[in-house]
Amino acid sequence: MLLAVSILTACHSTKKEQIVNEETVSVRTQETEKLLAHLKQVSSKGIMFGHHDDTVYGIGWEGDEGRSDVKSVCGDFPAVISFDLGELELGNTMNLDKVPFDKIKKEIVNQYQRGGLVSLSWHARNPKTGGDSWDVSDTTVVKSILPGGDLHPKFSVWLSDVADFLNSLQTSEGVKIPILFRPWHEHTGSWFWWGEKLCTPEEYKALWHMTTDSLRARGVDHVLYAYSPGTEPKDTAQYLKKYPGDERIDVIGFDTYQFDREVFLAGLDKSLSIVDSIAKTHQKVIAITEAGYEGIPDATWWTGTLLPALEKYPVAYVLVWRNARERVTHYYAPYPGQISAENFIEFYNSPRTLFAADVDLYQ
Ligand code: BMA
Repeated sequence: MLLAVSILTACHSTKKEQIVNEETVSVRTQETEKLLAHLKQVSSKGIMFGHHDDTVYGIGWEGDEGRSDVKSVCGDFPAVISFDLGELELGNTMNLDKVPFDKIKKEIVNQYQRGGLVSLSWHARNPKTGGDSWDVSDTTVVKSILPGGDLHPKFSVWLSDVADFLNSLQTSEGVKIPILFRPWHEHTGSWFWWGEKLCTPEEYKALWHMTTDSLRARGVDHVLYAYSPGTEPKDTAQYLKKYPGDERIDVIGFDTYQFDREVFLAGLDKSLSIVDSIAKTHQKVIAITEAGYEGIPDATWWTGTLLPALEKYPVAYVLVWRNARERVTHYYAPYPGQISAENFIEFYNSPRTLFAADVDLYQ
């Protein structure tokens, strides 16, 4: 049973809420607790719209101050913006998609100041082969980085680099910016080195335990965690097969992309009904952690397909993937002139959708 007590710690720089549970003690900053409380009830107001790498590049531009394809179309920034930490672990100054980490830091502060949510994923390199996240040539990678594995020391340094980056995310007044961290995603498919066929449920859970314990031990107290498989699980038991545990996860969701409309809608509904039923019994927030229709070739996709599919469920946010400036057809949000741009304005105007100006998640 969870015994939750609020304790104002002796440390006066940040007030902290301490949640004491039989197994673990987790400490989160006050801003992070506020964020979680908002996320738990935001779906009663509407669904937040999110976009990956929204303010760092878009179609035909890169690095322009204050620019966003979403804002250029509808006049506001997304309520959720995500970025990726991939290649931070190599000590690089830019991530795997060539976005400078300094720019990511600035944009995280900007999104926090708008009252919006920042989510971070981590397409970490393969620590064993030296390949990328998609290198699935070796099925012992997860095992080898766990405590006792030969690559554990190396991977511990990677985790400490992530902790340092997270701890550096602060306002000029020294307030740590709450982050929704979403590592080890889409693990129900087998395309990442931490994927379904690449490790056992015990190893996958241990990877999460090691990740969260290591960050916590390094003072990361401003992070919520999202569990984010694909749409492969067919029922709640399959969804929870590799679940790291309620005390480590705050948001449950899934990633899903449209190829065939009917298949997309059926998968979305099935996965939403699964997370909805788990969220109710486990008191978790639901999100569609990644979604989209590459190139948005359907002029009415936003209000004709996406929005009606979500309306039955209390979804906190839906986040579409990036508008790649380096891959001509690889975009998921509209830009001025794109064929779904007008329909996106309708989606934006719907009382059911929330953008940055509609939310204030830290008050
Ligand atoms: C994928 C694609 C890749 C990108 C990766 C990480 O879905 O967008 O081009 O490198 O995500 O952002």
